[in-house]
Amino acid sequence: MFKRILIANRGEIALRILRACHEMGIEAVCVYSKADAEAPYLRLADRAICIGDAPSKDSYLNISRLISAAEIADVDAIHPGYGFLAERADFSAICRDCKITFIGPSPEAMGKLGDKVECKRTARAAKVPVFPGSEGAIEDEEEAVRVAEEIGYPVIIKASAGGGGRGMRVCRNEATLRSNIKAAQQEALAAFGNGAIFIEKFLEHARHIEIQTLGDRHGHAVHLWERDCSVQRRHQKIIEESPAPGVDRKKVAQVGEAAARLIKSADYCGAATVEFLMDEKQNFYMLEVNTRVQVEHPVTEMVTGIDIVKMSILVAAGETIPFKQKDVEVRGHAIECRINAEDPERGFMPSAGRIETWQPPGGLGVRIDSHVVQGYRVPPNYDSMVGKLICHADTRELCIARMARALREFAVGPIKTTIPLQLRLMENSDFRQGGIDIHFLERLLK
Ligand code: MV4
Repeated sequence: MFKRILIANRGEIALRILRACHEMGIEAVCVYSKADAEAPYLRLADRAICIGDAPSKDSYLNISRLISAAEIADVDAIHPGYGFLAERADFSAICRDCKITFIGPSPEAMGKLGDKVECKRTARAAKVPVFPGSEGAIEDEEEAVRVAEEIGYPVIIKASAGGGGRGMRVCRNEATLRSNIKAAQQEALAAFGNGAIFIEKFLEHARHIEIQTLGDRHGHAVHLWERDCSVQRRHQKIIEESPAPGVDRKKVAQVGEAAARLIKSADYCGAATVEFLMDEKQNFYMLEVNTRVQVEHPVTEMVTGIDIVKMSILVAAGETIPFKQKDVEVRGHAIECRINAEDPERGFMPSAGRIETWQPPGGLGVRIDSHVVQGYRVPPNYDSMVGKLICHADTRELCIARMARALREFAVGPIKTTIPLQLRLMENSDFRQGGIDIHFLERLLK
């Protein structure tokens, strides 16, 4: 096993990884920017190294500074967490060249699953359901029109290198499609340095259901069931839960097996999430693969009892996944609320500043993943998530009741947070009935 790991991240996920290291008897080296120098979790690290100024590009995104810190601290491995460098194939390759284990997939596996056109190709070969559409990248307008005639309108244009909904255009007829192809290619090239676009059938009413998977270096891959992440706004998830309410378990098992097949076919090592859209008839279509540990991983940990971050470290060290697919069971229900320092009353404007009051809830079935303490100053340089509140209970109904009481207990001020909105959601009758889709929150906010 590793003796020492460098955590190439900040905030709650840096603390989450540090905790896994310490439970495994591994030393944790944290890095921090000047904006994070006072962060209290740094005191828990076996060593903390300043890697630069506040802007991410000068610190958490600066590969040469991270590698220097890793060499100075003499670590065996680097855990990237999520965001920043987590999905950069070049970073995974540089770690390998420097003989430092990257805790995550190889650059080759990222290549097969990270790029959307390539990922769809890998998925079709592994018999994973995808939306009907172009086989590869679209070259010109005529090809786009030919494919659209075949699959029928509406269609959606997506950038192969895009993510989080960027670079998407819905086209409901031939004229719109024609006038959008060139612009989409140019926009993709400008935004992602890759002009490849593809088209597929557009689904109007959908739920976002994703499968947590895990692969090791010995050709094993398992799934840890699903999370429903339909409650989102502008591609920012607000609430995630597992299991997905009202979905046929046999169907989820099938999709889970397909997701495990997909990462196995890419020789994937580590934690990955395979995203799907589900239509009203509970048909699933793969969207993309996130080649990292995700923000919402605790939801799956609470219902399966499996420590996903610990598993990501184990398999990176070359160990075999220590359980079998048939032993992965969903027990009860879990919900996560992402607590963002934003004001839902003012268009979710970031609400940075000093947190004078921070009194998190507790009690049975309540988990807080947060790096925040009373008196903590939220730096304006990074994303606005100040923590996650995760509840677990025997049933969805009891879990919602527990989450509502935990949100009522949670006192945060004077900064504004998403807590009042999440409490409103717990009390919303459509949410309580599981009547959610990807447009639910935007409808509610109107
Ligand atoms: C779609 C879609 C409908 N049909 N693809 C948005 C983010 C990116 N991962 C894919 N996205 C979508 N792809 C087809 N063929 C609708 C969305 C979408 C969406 C997906 C998941 C969660 C929230 C969403 C909000 C708007 C659109």
